[in-house]
Amino acid sequence: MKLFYTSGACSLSPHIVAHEAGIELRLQKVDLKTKTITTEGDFLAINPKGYVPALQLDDGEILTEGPTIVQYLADLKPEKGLAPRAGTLARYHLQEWLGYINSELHKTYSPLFRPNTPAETRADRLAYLSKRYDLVEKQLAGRSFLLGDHFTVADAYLFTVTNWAGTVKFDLSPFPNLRGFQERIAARPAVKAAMTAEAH
Ligand SMILES: N[C@@H](CCC(=O)N[C@@H](CS)C(=O)NCC(=O)O)C(=O)O
Repeated sequence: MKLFYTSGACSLSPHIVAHEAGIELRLQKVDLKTKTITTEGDFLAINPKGYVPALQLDDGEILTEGPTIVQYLADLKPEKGLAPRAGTLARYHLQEWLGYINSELHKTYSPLFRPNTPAETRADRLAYLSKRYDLVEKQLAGRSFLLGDHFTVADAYLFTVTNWAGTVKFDLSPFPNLRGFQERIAARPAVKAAMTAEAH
């Protein structure tokens, strides 16, 4: 399988999950400005949506959308416990978190990366993030991971987006549980391996 990624982007989440699951992926780096694959090729021919992550399966089929890709990878190795079994209530709670991270956190960060975003919009988005992280902070009280004492794909995603806080100047100091979470996740061998691979 091939993972189309950009260093440090949301594609880090499925990359981490693959390492956690022990799934070997071939990495294909994407230049998001030109929509090209850095080795060679038109990324839009792979994913017409023009964004990472995209996963190409061994039969050539393409899967997009981070929350979907991480569940697909987790389900390839159910014994790793990266996602509760499909159809269980716990799985729906996992999807609840993936949806929250996707629409409430990830997509709130997005305009903060654009240089032409007006200052007023930036301030609004930073305040919105703060409000949305309040819930995450409460959820992490007395828990090592979002869903309890097991690492799941939701943790890989939360870690990935929260890692952008410094770049967009979002202050994490009011969120001690979240800061502890970031440190714990960053120390995981699979996370270090994925981040090291993306640094090259
Ligand atoms: N809905 C997609 C959004 C993915 C996304 O926002 N990817 C960003 C990087 S974090 C990207 O590739 N942006 C480039 C663009 O939209 O042109 C998902 O959840 O996977």
